[in-house]
Amino acid sequence: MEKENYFTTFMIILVIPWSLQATTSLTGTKKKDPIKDCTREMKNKSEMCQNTTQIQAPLVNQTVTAKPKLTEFQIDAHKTISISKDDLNDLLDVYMAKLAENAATIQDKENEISQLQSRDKSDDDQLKKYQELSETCKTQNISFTATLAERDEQIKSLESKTSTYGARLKRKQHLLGLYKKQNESDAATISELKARVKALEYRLRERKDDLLADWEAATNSCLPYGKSAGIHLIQLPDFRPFLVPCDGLTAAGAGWTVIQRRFDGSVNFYRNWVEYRNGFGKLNGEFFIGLEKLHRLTTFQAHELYISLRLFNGTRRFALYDDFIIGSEKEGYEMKLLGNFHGNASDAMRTHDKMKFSTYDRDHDEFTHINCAEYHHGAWWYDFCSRSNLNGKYFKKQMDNEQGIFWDRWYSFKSLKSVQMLIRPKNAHNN
Ligand SMILES: *[C@@H]1O[C@H](CO)[C@@H](O)[C@H](O)[C@H]1NC(C)=O
Ligand SMILES: *[C@@H]1O[C@H](CO)[C@@H](O)[C@H](O)[C@H]1NC(C)=O
Ligand SMILES: *[C@@H]1O[C@H](CO)[C@@H](O)[C@H](O)[C@H]1NC(C)=O
Ligand SMILES: *[C@@H]1O[C@H](CO)[C@@H](O)[C@H](O)[C@H]1NC(C)=O
Ligand SMILES: *[C@@H]1O[C@H](CO)[C@@H](O)[C@H](O)[C@H]1NC(C)=O
Ligand SMILES: *[C@@H]1O[C@H](CO)[C@@H](O)[C@H](O)[C@H]1NC(C)=O
Ligand SMILES: CC(=O)N[C@H]1CO[C@H](CO)[C@@H](O)[C@@H]1O
Ligand SMILES: [Ca+2]
Repeated sequence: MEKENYFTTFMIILVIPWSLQATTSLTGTKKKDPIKDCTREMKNKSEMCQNTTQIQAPLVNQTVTAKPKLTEFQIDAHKTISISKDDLNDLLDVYMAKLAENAATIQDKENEISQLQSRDKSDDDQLKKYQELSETCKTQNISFTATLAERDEQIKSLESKTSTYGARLKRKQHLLGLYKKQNESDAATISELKARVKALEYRLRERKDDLLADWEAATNSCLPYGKSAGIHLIQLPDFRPFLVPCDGLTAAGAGWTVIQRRFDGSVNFYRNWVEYRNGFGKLNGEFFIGLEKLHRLTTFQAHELYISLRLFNGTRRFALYDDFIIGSEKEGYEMKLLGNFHGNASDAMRTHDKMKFSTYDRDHDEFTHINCAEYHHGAWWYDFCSRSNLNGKYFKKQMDNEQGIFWDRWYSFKSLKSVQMLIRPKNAHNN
């Protein structure tokens, strides 16, 4: 019995590894197999198999159910297994069946493993791809980040530019508003000027009509214009018609012709002979009619002379001479006749009666060693030299100056604020 037992033990050792070898060679794997390990262990320590109870348990339970003889299966003190040959055969059958079954299971597991491995591999590939992608993403992120920063800079600069342009736009709009306003006021001014031009054109036409009417009326004095004031055409025989200001509104009455006017110093009266002969200044401002016209007018018909004076303190005075005749240029525009004096001013023209007219370039005065026109800075019927100087220098305030406009006693040169000389045909009183 001893020998037989030895044999069976040997068989177990021999057969089981072989069959296991066969199954393992089928799978071709080197994975740790719990069954195989356990069987190996059984050679020197069968208890070790108990660690594998989970795998072996169904087998043992089945065997127990199928072959109750296995209860005799026992391990003696020498750690040898005593088992009958029949039981061993049965056991081997069971093992073989189970092994075949396990082999199938193992095959399944192998398949599963290989599947998992292939899946692993594809997972690896994907991971690799993901890693590559991640790398790309990282580099792209860096470049994007740089681009983004660049864009930020650009946006910032654009924003600052926008605000600059906004400010400029505001300023331009403000200027435009100003220009528009200016333009509007310009337009208003232009239309106003246009209206004025139109009005002037109208008045000019009217004047032309007036002048034509004057021409036809052949006026030789301001008498026909009565108590009105305006500029009118005067016609005298053998003389070019000329314009004169008529004034019918003086304290002395209607129909006067203004021959000289001073009131603001806007016209220079320190002029030569030719200018005094022809006349100068503005008919609606300061002016002198001209000695030749004066000669023509006063010799055509008898005239009276009215002189209106105004002091700087507002006092008005007048001097009226009921005859007034001026000679020809040949006669040096001599004051040939000066009538009776009336008025509340002094008779300051009297000493100039029968005197020739003098300008700085025509010394006709009585003062041999003095050019009275120069001395009094004027032009007048000077004698030794003068008691009146209505063509003197205009002073804007009262002065005691021999060059000024004065009308008074000897050596009293109180300057006047304004003066006016007017003439009127003597027959006005008869009308
Ligand atoms: C028992 O098993 C171990 C390891 O599996 C082995 O090294 C040893 O030779 C075996 N035999 C004995 C009698 O211990
Ligand atoms: C057997 O199982 C016990 C407890 O589960 C464990 O401590 C021991 O290491 C195992 N032995 C083997 C050889 O697996
Ligand atoms: C992209 O770059 C920024 C700045 O360098 C960093 O903060 C962010 O974490 C990055 N994102 C990725 C997905 O790498
Ligand atoms: C200026 O005014 C004129 C006339 O009113 C108008 O025609 C023109 O369009 C204006 N121009 C501007 C820039 O406002
Ligand atoms: C103005 O001055 C004159 C001359 O000096 C004088 O006679 C007259 O009383 C003054 N008139 C006034 C209102 O002061
Ligand atoms: C001189 O007479 C004029 C005209 O009648 C008058 O307006 C003026 O007040 C008079 N001047 C003096 C100082 O009496
Ligand atoms: C299903 C079955 O009978 N399982 C039994 C197998 O044997 C062990 C001990 O040997 C029992 O604990 C199980 O219940
Ligand atoms: Ca002289």
